[in-house]
Amino acid sequence: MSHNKNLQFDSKCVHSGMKDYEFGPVIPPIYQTSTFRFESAEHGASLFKGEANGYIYTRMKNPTVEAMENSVAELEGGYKALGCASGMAAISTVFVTLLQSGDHVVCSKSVYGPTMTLLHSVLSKFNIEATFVDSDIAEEIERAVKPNTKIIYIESPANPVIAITDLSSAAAIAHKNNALLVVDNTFMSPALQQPFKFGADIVLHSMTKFLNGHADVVAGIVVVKEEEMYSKMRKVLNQLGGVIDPFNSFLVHRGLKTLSIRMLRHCENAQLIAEYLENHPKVKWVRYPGLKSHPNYLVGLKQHSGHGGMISFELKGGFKAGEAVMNNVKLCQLAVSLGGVETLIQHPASMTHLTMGEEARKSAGITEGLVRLSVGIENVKDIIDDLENALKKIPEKEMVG
Ligand code: LCS
Repeated sequence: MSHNKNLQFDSKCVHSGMKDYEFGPVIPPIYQTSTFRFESAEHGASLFKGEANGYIYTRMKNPTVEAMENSVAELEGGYKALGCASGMAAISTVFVTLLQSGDHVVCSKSVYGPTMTLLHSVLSKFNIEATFVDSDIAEEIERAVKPNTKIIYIESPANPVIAITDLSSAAAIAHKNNALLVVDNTFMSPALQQPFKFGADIVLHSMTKFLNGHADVVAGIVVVKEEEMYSKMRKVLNQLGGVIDPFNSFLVHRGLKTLSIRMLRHCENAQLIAEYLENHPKVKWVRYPGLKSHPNYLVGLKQHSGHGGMISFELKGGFKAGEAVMNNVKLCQLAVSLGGVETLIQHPASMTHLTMGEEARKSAGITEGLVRLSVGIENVKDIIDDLENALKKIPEKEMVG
């Protein structure tokens, strides 16, 4: 029951990854098994040799996982995908597959904290070097490239400062220098941005966020464009072992069915909230791709079809004022992570981006007063009322600057 590949994106969300299963279910069954019985000794041997098609062991391949992987690969416009135990497992699998001792990576200064820490503190032990740049300025990427650069690594929009990198320019620089462009598309999802269209070589996600969308799974995925890269990366993932399990794959696949309509609502709500915050007397600045005040607003219009659900802002009273807001919201929940149906608020400098260190945060524009909002799909009036009440609780003495 494989569907027509020419379906529109929202129809693909509903149908992709599905095939015929015994008894005709309309949803892929959960093959919650660690291993698969062989028909005979010869059959087992031929599966291991790759001569027969089938399943051996769930770390290697599992039908429920495969269904979800095929769905994400199709939604991103890629060839195949590799489901991972977390976004960080996806990122580390990409780095370990593509890099060797003596290689160099150019990475955005603003990325999820542990991504930077992985390069800084873990991969550096294996003589892999990284340079962190303001990737929203293409010349900065170009200046950082060295003869041994193998990867240009971009998040756009970036966590948490919502910096937008011109993906086509980054791809051109990568390819001119025999490097690969790897894009973490977590903040947008393929519903809003498909980095392969702009020249990316590898697209990855923390599926913990918008792809699953319901804050009940930790998972990641790597999407690749061709067989050679797929089989190389599959072998490494199989050895490293950071694979997703069947039940989480099932949940993510279920989440994907509503990706398109969820993203529409995230965008609609976030646009109104960003405009509300930008006009609020207690707010110093707001970063949202849908605001004309965003320095790369026009680049964003070129590469994404909606502006997403992530907003960063700073209050005039800095961290103390932000603390008052975080402690007084009721509907918005004070929690890290993002991309779920519920609105979350958090403080990157003391939470998600703590491990980067003060200097790296300063250089990436992650100010001590920056507050990040993951806008959910509740009625926008309720979210704005909640923020309004919390903003009223900022003590007058904090309203300086
Ligand atoms: N990439 C991005 C852009 C992320 O935001 C995260 C997690 C990851 C990768 C890692 O994914 P994980 O291993 O957690 O599935 N971001 C988080 C955040 O901003 N708050 O909590 C987690």
